[in-house]
Amino acid sequence: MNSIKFALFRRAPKSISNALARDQKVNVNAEKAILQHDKYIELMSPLVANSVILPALEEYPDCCFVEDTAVNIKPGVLVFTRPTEPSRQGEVDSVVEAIDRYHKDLKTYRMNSKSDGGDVLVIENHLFVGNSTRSGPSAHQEWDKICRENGMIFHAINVGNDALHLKSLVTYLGQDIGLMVVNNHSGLKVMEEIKLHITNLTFIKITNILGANMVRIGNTVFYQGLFDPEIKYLTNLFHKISWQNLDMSELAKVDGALTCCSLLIK
Ligand code: CIR
Repeated sequence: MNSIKFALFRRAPKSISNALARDQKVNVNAEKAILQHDKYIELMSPLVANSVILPALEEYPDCCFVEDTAVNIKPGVLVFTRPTEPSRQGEVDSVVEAIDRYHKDLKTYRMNSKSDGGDVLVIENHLFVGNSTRSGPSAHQEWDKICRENGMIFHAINVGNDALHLKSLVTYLGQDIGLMVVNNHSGLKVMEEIKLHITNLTFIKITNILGANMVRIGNTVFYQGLFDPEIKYLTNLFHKISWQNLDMSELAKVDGALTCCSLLIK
């Protein structure tokens, strides 16, 4: 069953070669990045009943990373964020407009404090928000208030220095699969912290940091950067799932993973 009712994507701009990057020395091939991103949209958008693909915004080099602009915290509730980096704050208005136009029936919030959607991990009625360079204490207070208004439980969780966002380290693929977590110091710390709050959860350790960030739509899971034994293990364990490989290596150079290129709404 596919619980995702609406998906929003934005084409990658040619200016993606000027996107923010933790490694200042990267050299992004914009043409290749756009093709990789087009493939992502081509494979994912048909799986959702209502998909909207917005055009690129050349003045915003990071505009295809729409996950950072809004978070669907539970069915019917969407929180528009305020991305931390000044060069990204203008991305939100056009996402607000698109949601207003194509998917009106939502309760929405608009945050005052700075926080990136990539820092927000929803596991059933728990909302974990990274304590990272992109989401700090005032955002945590705001997320906590939103959670309380929506019957959810808020937790702040340290991201450490290995990753940009919380969801670079872990992603949740639903109760039947569990949580993918990168097998490094920061990932394992996050796992221990989550275990304190949710006991009946399966954790699957992934070697490569890129691999721990996966997207599930219905019974399809999109992944990248897994080693052969890992994908064999997952395929054997979860044979009802269709495991789809993607190559988003150019976007990874500017810290983009898989979840960040779509806004999926239940
Ligand atoms: C940034 O630094 O904001 C972008 N270059 C990458 C954002 C990736 N977003 C995400 O994983 N949620």
